[in-house]
Amino acid sequence: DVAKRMYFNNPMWPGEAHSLAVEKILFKEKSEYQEVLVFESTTYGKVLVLDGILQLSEKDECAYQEMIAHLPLCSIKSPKNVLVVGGGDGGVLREISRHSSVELIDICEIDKMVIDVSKKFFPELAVGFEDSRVHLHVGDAVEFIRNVPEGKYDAIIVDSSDPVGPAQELVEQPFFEMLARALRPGGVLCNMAESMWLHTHLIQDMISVCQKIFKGSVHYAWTSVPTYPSGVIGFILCSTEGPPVDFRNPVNPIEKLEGALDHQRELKFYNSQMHKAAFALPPFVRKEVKCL
Ligand code: AAT
Repeated sequence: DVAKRMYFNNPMWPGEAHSLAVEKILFKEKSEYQEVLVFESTTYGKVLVLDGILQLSEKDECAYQEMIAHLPLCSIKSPKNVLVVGGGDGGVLREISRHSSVELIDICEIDKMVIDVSKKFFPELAVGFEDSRVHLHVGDAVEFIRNVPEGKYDAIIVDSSDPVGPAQELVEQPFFEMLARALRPGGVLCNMAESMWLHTHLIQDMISVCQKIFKGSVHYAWTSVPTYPSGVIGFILCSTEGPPVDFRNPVNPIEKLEGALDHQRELKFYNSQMHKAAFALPPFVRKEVKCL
């Protein structure tokens, strides 16, 4: 009974739990920040879990990483300087590296163990670290962003975990203010923003904070990721004041990008149609997230 109560008691999704059959535990250790677990599942390939929350599976990581990277990067012309917050597995880096206009990719991940584990067990994601444009910073993103020169980045991608562990501060107003400061005028932010089935309150809070700070535009998009609770995950897309950004109509379509199609790995999920479709919202979301 105790096990059952704990199993159904994650504060992010009380009363529900999701199961994958485990073939074999490959790694389990406590880092300075969280418990890091890797297992081989029966039907979704290898799986990375942090503090009991599934972060990615080999089978469906493409849907998350491709969307969180290309939604912002295909919405502006010739992105050059990009920052990734979190994302220590390297999957988002792998996607950014398809953009040949990009000159610098900074990444700030708090937990070195996530990076090491990814290099060992998820080579198809960690390959992202091999791009010579990537500069790795191991540390808390809140500290990192405080010291970034104003207007440095064209795009920032926040690929962080749920706000219950080290990522708590990453959904609060001061962090968004620092992100906006670090972007150039007309720069873009794409932030992991939970599930519309589970977290409309959280989404509403994040969007109203973003609307105060980002004077360009603020939108919500979503994608299907079967191994995340409720099977979907959303993103908040924001732009700073400056040249307007029309997120719903990519001006930098992936199909026309040099580098994207001769990349060693084909895109599995993202294309311009998926990009446009990601912004379509059901009526209940518009009703519950009032500021959308
Ligand atoms: N691409 C895999 C998906 C993730 S990983 C989130 C990463 O954010 C983790 O590696 C975690 O260590 C890192 N992180 C958490 N807090 C911070 C911080 N303060 N500074 C820098 N990095 C941080 C996200 C999956 C979302 C799951 C949705 N349910």
